[in-house]
Amino acid sequence: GHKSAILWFTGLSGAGKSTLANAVEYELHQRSLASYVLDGDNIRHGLNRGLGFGPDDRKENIRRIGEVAKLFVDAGVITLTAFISPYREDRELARSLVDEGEFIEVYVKCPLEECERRDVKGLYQKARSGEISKFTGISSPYEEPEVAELVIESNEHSIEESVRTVITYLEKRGII
Ligand code: GGZ
Repeated sequence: GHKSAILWFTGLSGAGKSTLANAVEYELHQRSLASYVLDGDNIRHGLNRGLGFGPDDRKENIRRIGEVAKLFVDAGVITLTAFISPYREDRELARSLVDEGEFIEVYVKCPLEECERRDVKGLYQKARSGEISKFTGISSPYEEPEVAELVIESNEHSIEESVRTVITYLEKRGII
């Protein structure tokens, strides 16, 4: 058996949150552990369709994700969330919804210059040109975690190394 928990990945667009969350989920699945990834694909296109990127909408986005993650934890699922979640206050709200020790904040840290250099979806370029407004890191703030349980420097480590770091932490904490 295992305890359930929320692995809350936070970081800039393009830092590698979804990639890492999905790679960790794959490893948990290999171990026959119940786990699920909440990310933009299944939340912003569904439950939170209609929410934009102004401060109030981001806050509401994160609030709902926190509540949904709490329900998954109640159901016994190790829940991985991959959202920028740029505001410290909103992450702390999500943290407050579950028992202490059930919320593991994972800061996927990557320099803005590197995220912008990769620009996988061309969004940074659009943000620079003004085609997209309120873009995190360019024209909207990102508040770095002060209390993250884990900091993964995604530009310094392979995915495999980063997965290992997260899994080792979960083992050490007795979650898996
Ligand atoms: C930030 C934006 C924006 C703006 C669209 N700012 O790289 P992506 O494409 O796939 O990840 C980004 C995603 C961010 O959604 P989140 O729900 O994670 O954000 S938050 O937690 O702040 O609510 C990016 C895309 O949506 N995107 N416009 N203006 N990211």
